[in-house]
Amino acid sequence: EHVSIPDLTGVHPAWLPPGVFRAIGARRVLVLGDGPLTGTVRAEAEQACARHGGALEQDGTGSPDLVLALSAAAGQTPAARELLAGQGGSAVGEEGYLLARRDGVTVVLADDSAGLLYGLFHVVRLGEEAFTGERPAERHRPAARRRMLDHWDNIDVHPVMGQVERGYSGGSIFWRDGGPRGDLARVRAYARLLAATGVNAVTVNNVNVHATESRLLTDRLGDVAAIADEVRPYGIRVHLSVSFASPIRLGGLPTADPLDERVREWWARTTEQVYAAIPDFGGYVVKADSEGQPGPFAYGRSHADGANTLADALAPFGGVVHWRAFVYNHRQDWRDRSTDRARAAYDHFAPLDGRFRDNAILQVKHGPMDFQTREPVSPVIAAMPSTRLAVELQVTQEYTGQQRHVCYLAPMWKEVLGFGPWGADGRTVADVATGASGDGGGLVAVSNVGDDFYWTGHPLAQANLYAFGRLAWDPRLEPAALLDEWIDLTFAPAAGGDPGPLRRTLHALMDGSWRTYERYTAPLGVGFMVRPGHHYGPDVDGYEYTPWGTYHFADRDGAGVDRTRASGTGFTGQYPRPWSEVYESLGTCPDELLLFFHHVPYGHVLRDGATVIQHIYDTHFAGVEEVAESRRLWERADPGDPALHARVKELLDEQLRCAEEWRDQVNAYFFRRSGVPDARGRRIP
Ligand code: BDP
Repeated sequence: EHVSIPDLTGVHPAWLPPGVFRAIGARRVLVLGDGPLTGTVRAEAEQACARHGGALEQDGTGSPDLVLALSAAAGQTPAARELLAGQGGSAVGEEGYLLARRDGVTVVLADDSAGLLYGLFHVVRLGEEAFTGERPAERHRPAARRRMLDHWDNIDVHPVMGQVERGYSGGSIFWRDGGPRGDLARVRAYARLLAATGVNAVTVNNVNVHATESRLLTDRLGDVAAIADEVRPYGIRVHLSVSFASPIRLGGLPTADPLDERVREWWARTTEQVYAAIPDFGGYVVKADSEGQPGPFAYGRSHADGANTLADALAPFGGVVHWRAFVYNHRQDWRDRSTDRARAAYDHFAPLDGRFRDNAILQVKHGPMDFQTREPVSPVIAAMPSTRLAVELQVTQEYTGQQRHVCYLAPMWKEVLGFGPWGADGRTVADVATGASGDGGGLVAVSNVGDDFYWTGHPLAQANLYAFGRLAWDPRLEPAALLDEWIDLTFAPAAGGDPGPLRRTLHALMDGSWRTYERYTAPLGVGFMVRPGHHYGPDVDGYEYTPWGTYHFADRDGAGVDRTRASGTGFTGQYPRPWSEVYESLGTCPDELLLFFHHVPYGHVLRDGATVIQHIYDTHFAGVEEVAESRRLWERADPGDPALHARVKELLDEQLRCAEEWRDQVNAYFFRRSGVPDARGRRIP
């Protein structure tokens, strides 16, 4: 049961600096029960005690301050026994825990050892508060069983995309120089960070599967097994992105047709070998028929046929396939105004509802396009009641400032998760993803972590990773409260308990940072306007006459994409009521999505009384001012770490430069197109 707790030097400890365990260490701790992760819980408690005083008790006969017990062992000590009895002896369920404090004893009770570990991290979040007063029994369970991060990491450094596709935090923490990194302590430390947020699965390679990476499935499986060994003590399962063409590439077959018996056998045999090496392997992730990746269309088969073949291979071992719905034609004819990329996922997948196996999860990006700063919720989420759906978010800030800009994304995700596709009173996106009993496809996000000292390049981008894990555990949590949790865990130990003024500064910088970012970039939901390829910085027409299907259609009279049924692409018809009607009508379409759904004249008046053109000017000036104010505030802040202060300051300088560039380019573009001057006479280049 010996588990080594990583103690890294030369890497920022992120939200588990040694000091956060102080409250636990100063006490007598009792850990009861057996189970795969109980050793981890014991080792964590032991290390906290070694650092901060306190001791691990050996059996239930003493008088502990903190009891962490499996229900099966609750009988061994009165505090746990009474807590269980008080709950009618009922089970907490998979990964869940009970937390209570009575008569000076804090008790965490769980049915399985994963629950015990999550309970321990809950106590860590509470700090001293976990050991004061009385605490009536609280029951905690993850809303979704599946809480996964996808790493877009390549083993080899890709000539265009680099090592981590859309990575802004240095190289991969898993791979280096064409092989595993070797420093597995960092992988262990990463697993520990993730477990503290509630994440329980990672995919260790890019969804775009290149030649070297495809071999992780076969002759390089040992590398995956080594990662699995490191993350297993923190309750995390490893998944693999695989190429649909693997039977050809790796198996030497002439076809990858999912209905060909040889292909099905190849997947079955290969998968059996995967499980022989990694018994708790999570499953496969597949990007097929998308942006050049091979897929079932080549054989005239549907995506359900493709997904089911892999699902059948995984089923005997309890594995799942995450099949991505991000399928669209990236070689469109831009002159053809009848095609609309926003429609693609629904057009491909909605007709397949009910045809996927039980262990096939359809992984749907939260918006119909591609992780823009503002998009409506994807209509696919409401269209497939008989399919297990996972909702995919992008923690890596590809389109939201690339971890050079402060952009706290939890408020965006909160809006997405709380959105009711069938109206405000109906089920939400979170309800669809979590499923009625937590058994939905769950939540998935593209990771923002690399081998950078701060893990995420921008030190404040850590909060996005933290918030994703916590929202996947409980989508009802509030972004500002999650930010407080992250601030407390990350900065309080060095500040002697209370990060005080730093907390206010961070809230001022981060709470509204997504909306600030939106203000100085593409307006009113129209999206893109980024430099092609790397997607950093403004280029209003960068994608306008390209095959990618990402247009704003701005001309001298107006801007926006007509996606109505009446006169446009008909995309609004993919939504159920009320949204099909709300988005269809100019009178009811929310302003923040106006140019996503409608092409309007520059003089169109928004609900706040401003015209579209004046709104563009006003928001772009305001957005830059907000960044300038953040920079001023940060200059006076003290995070207790000069290097961290300097890194954030340097990045805020860059954010301000870039925001000014966005402001000037967007304002100048629309001024020249429309000829309408700024009503307030500000300088437009
Ligand atoms: C886009 C990225 C691209 C990814 C793709 C995906 O630009 O690098 O491969 O998404 O999700 O946002 O597959």
